[in-house]
Amino acid sequence: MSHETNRRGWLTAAGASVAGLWLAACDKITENPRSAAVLKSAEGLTRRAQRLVVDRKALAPEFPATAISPDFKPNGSTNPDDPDYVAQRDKGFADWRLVVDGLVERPLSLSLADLRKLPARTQITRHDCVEGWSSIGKWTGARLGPLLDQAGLKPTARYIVFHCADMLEETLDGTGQYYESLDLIDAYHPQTLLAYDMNDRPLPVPHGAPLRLRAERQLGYKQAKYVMRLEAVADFAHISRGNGGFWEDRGYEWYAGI
Ligand SMILES: Nc1nc2c(c(=O)[nH]1)N[C@H]1C(S)=C(S)[C@@H](COP(=O)(O)O)O[C@H]1N2
Ligand SMILES: [Mo]
Repeated sequence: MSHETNRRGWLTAAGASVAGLWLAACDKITENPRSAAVLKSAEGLTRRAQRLVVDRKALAPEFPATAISPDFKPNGSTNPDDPDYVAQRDKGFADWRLVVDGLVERPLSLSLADLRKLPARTQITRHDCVEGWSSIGKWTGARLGPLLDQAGLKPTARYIVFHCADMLEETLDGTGQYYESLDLIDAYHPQTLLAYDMNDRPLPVPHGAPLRLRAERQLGYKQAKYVMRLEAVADFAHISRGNGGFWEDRGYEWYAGI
């Protein structure tokens, strides 16, 4: 056996065992037959790419309560003027609903009380804005993975799109509406939440009331506020300007890893 063949054999074995670990650690994703196909093809990736895949499962750092920023900066939209949103806000979000639709078996319409009954997580994490500031906050919310399992993703679903209430830029065609998207690795990450509490109180309006995304492995602009609707899609080319998010449509990276 030549040296090269040896090396390739070893790489394949290493790749297979890493994929096996991932499989064991992530039964939710692998319930999806399409993910099994992705895993199978992942065995053919280079070791460097494998490591990248595995790293995406790692947890973002969490901090003690003493580290919480007393003055977490609100940024971007801080008080949406959309009439439907304003009406909901003025009723204390009493009949507000989160819509879950697109490529799901069971479309959902969830009240805040429904969301509070779902599997929850609390985490104290650092929010890093691309503008160069960071703040530490405590977030409690419904874990996105179990919520998606309740809706039942169709095998063709590859991304979750988060549609928001606010228009951040006035455009004639409506492409100024804030939105974001995650792939299923981040959607099923244990620290990915739809947060309804910040620092032990209901999420305030400047920070995205009544519900915002926390996807802790990525930059601030991925943390969609004022989330009204989740849409499971096969691709996002047809949404807004096609790049998967408001800031992505204006040149920022879709995968904003930190
Ligand atoms: N709906 C919506 N979500 C948004 C934004 C926004 O303008 N609208 N701004 C983003 C940016 S750039 C950052 S840094 C964070 C700010 O979150 P904060 O207001 O809680 O600090 O929200 C992100 N999510
Ligand atoms: Mo940001």
